[in-house]
Amino acid sequence: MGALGRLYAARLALSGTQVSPLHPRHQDDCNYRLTDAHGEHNLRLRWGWPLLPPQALLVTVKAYQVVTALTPWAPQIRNLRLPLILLHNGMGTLAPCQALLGEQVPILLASSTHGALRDEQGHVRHTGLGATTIGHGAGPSLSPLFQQALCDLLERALPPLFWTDHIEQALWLKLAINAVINPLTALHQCPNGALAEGRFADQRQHLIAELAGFFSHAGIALDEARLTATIDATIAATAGNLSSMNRDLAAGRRTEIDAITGHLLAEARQHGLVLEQHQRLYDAIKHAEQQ
Ligand code: KPL
Repeated sequence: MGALGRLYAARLALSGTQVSPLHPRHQDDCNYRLTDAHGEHNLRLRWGWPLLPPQALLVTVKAYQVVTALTPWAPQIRNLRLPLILLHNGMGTLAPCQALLGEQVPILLASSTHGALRDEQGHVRHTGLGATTIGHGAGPSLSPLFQQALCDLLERALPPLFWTDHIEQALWLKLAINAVINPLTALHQCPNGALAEGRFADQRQHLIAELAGFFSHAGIALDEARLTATIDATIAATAGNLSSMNRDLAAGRRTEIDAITGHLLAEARQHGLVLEQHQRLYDAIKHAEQQ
């Protein structure tokens, strides 16, 4: 489980929710050490499918791991029609999830701007206070009461949390943030805050202009001013953070470039657009992954 998944798991458990991680790599992964604004917390969670039926499944693995991670649990999820919350960088996992689980499982999509870092020992630090946005993705809608209870529980654990009826737009906004910050900080091996420096100003603005051009073509209500303000604010709020792609590349792991920039380029192509700057970053990350 990555840094953000461990942050949510620990905060949920600390706020009184029973949490059962499903994917520890080994037993030690169930020992959680979290440092956040409230101090340092040590806790141990019992892994595996819980004895009492779970109420929801928060899926925090990377986009390219979602289907593989869910496959062993697919029969239980289908039987219980267990609501899933997909929380990862990038987009494009909804259709494969529906193909695996059918149409009767409620799938929620979520996006987070929290910053979290995990060190070699599994110690997680909450490095940037952000927000979680959640909304309906596919399958049956939740009852208003259940939806409220789920949001309250998540909000209690890691505030603030916002429900939106326009989750697609929120996901595109997060994808835009990641498409600018992640490849640049990975290629330059710098913290997010370095992107505020003048040497990145032109490149940042070109990337944002291409995003705004695509959104305007695709009828997504995110203009250049809003993108610039949001991306600048994220750079400032997570200045000390090393982005997830920065860490993945440094550790020789596969990055999320396909679900982020790859998805953007594919969608733009559908509209007859070529996003040159983003294509260049995509190619550079793909090349770096092979080194
Ligand atoms: O989502 C992130 C990531 O690193 O993947 C940001 C918001 C850029 C924080 O680092």
